[in-house]
Amino acid sequence: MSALTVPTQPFAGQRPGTSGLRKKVTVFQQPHYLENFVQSLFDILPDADQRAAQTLVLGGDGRFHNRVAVQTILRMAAANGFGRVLVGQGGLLSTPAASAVIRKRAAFGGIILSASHNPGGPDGDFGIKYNIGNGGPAPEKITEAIYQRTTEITAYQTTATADSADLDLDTLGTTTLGGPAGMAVEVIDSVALYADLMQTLFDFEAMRGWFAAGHRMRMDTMCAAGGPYAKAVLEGLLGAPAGTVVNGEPLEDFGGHHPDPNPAHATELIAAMTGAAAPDFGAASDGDADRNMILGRDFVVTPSDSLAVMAAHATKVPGYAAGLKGIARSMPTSCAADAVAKALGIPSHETPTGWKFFGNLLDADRVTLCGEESYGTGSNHVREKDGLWAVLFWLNLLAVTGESVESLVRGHWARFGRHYYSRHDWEGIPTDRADTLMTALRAQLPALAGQSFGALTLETADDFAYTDPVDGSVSTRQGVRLLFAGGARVVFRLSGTGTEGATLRVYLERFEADPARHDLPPQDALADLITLADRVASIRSLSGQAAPTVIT
Ligand code: VG1
Ligand code: CO
Repeated sequence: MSALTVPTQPFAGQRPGTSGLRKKVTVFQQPHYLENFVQSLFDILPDADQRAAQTLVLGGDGRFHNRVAVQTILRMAAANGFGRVLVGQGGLLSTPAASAVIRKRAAFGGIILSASHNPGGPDGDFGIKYNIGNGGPAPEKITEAIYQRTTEITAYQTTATADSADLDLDTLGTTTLGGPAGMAVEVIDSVALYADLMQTLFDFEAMRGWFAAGHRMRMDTMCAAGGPYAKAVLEGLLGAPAGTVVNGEPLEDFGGHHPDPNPAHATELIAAMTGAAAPDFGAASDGDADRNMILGRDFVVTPSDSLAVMAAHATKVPGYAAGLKGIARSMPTSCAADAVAKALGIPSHETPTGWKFFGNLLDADRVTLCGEESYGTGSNHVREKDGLWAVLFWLNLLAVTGESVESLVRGHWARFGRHYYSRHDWEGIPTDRADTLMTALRAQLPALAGQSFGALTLETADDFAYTDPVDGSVSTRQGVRLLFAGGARVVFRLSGTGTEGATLRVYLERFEADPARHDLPPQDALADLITLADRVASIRSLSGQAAPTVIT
């Protein structure tokens, strides 16, 4: 073992964002950069004297630099005295699969290498995050402690020497690496445990029947981590025809695509789902396979509606037949799920953006389903959002109801009303201008409340703060909210996952009860809110941009 003393200070200030630390690959390639973060993490983890008995899970979405980082982390884990690391074969583990492995194998925690939906390749992004023993993203007190530690450490531990050969990550089985305890490196099948879990939740017989009856599906895994999982489950266990999964080979640069399943980036899938000859069901997942997009023929489902429809029909799915304990959504996610919770007589919770805020509610068994407007849906089966799980949930509903995607959603609107919804992203704003915008907006809040803008009356203007009902921790400044009479909303917040400048996200929502008005194009239905958002926040003038870069 060697303890390297290196000048880690230049890399101080690695503050993890919404979903861990994300930077350009070139930043992660700087000597000692990744090491600084990993040693800081190991230093702040509790029960340091128990390391030899602790197991870590390690894997990533397979993007460029994944294998290099896995090698580095294994040697650091060994030198830090960990007893065992479970590594996905080839270094690959989707985020939900990593969560499932941590839980099933009772690991101490896990390190996930992913920048999720951000582009990959040598010029793309890389990322790392830590998940705790419940399988979920580390809470803020841990990420904050990592950050503090990166400002202090001067050395890291590794077993690496100048001539150490790479460990074999491709052959299943266990080998031993040096270090104080002699760490076991167990290369595990990336898919098996996850596929087993799916079979405990869904009606595989009914879904097999759906395919056998000639229904067709297109699942686009965007050349990312989801491919092997989708192929094993859909084409393997469910008998879907070969070719149902497209872009199913994980590539280090995601084939040059942006593995973000939304109408702006999954254009190939949208085109394939258009027209009378399109498959019955379309879906996509992101870089680390935790996000999902759901489509019918000529029909796109918004993530907020998806959560609400799933909740309304949950008891038709075996894993949820006993009903839901509650539903949680992130604050910017539409209120569609709240309407379902009300009808079901169960609690609904509104949390800040980021899956880590669902962890305590799930652990305390207060909620069963969770969702975010950013194409994330999940349940208490793991502690991450789960792309393929959401796709199987919909497939299970299609199979047992005999309905189409479109008829399920239209039926939902007819019963609960439609929550028109859109998110406008303004990417690449110079950070100082984005900060100015948010500061100016916050300063206006007291004066805004009570004002009327045409037909819109602003009832509340505030900055969302959340008190965790389980542990009492408080998170402030989680997004500026303008709440109008009748349920319309505009929310502003800055992204915590971007790597270039700042991204302003503007979330727009309006409720429409009248079924005769459920067919408007969303941008038309939200037009007055879009105008108002720009007027209040001076987005165009402060960003210097004429229009949002991405609209979902
Ligand atoms: C975005 C989404 C958020 C999601 C996060 C991680 O964060 O808005 O809902 O939880 O990405 O998703 P932000 O701070 O950029 O708005 V993923 O697929 O990276 O794990
Ligand atoms: Co993701």
